[in-house]
Amino acid sequence: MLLGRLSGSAVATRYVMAAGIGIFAQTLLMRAPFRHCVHGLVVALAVFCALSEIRWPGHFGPPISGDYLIFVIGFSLPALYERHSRERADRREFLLNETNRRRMEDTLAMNSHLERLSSLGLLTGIFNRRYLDSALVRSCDVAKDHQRWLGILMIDLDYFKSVNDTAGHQYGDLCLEHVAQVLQHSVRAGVDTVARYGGEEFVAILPDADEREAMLIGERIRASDRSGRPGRRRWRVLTVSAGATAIRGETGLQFSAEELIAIADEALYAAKNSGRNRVIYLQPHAQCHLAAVGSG
Ligand code: GH3
Ligand code: MG
Ligand code: MG
Repeated sequence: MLLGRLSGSAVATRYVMAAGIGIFAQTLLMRAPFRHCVHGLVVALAVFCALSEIRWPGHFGPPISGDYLIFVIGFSLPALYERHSRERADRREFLLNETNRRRMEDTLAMNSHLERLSSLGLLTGIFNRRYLDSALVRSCDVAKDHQRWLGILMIDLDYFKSVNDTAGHQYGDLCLEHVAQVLQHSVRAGVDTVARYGGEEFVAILPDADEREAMLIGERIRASDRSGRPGRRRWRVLTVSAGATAIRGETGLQFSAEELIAIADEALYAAKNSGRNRVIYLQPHAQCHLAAVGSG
């Protein structure tokens, strides 16, 4: 515009027109917010009008008629309208995406809540068999893939049938609930997983636990279980027996969750047969090796 006003060229009018196209381009082509486009247009039009009004001393530029203004506004308003519609569409799309994202987050949160609920046993409040099975497979994979230790404990309440028979099943349920909580507090918080295997049997998954560590935790469980009085009633001391095993993942070494459970179960039977209220360790692949015995 300034060039158009100062130029003495015969084509100076084109410079003035180019200024108008510049304003049009600003409103339409720049991805500026609509608000900025309106401000820019108003300022540009004001400058355009001001320059066309100024009488430069000795200027040679063409006279600016109202036609130029109509030309500029005529071009800019549709562009402004286009900018506004595009922004509205963008905003609607953003809101839609945001709503979908929130819905997705809510659904995921609800799913994980339901997943957790379906993993917990109603009676004991600890993980159930369904969760245990998948956790065992995951733990075996981690041990194999990263050559790490994995310890397993199979825990069973001693003479639990007689508790039911003498104190009733409701009291038996209270005992189970209590034992489940004791077990959970006896393992390493945030590391080990305790789940109900079925009936009055529990399994503890002990990542990175070798024979010594598995026995240590097993002993802690065996010893801690003597305290507590479910339902604030007098009750016989309820003891537990446990079978322990541990394996270290090595390249090429194959073992499955079922095999480890079977070995821990065998160790548990050995504990039962040798008097109960004890922990016995059975080594995988050398299944006759009984490494340690708890006090009874
Ligand atoms: P052992 O020392 O050989 O393990 O003897 P035990 O009596 O504990 O074992 P047995 O397998 O003979 O009996 C297990 C009992 O556990 C029988 C069953 O009534 C009881 N039981 C299993 N699940 C539940 C339960 O959810 N609630 C109650 N109250 N009792 C249960
Ligand atoms: Mg039992
Ligand atoms: Mg049993």
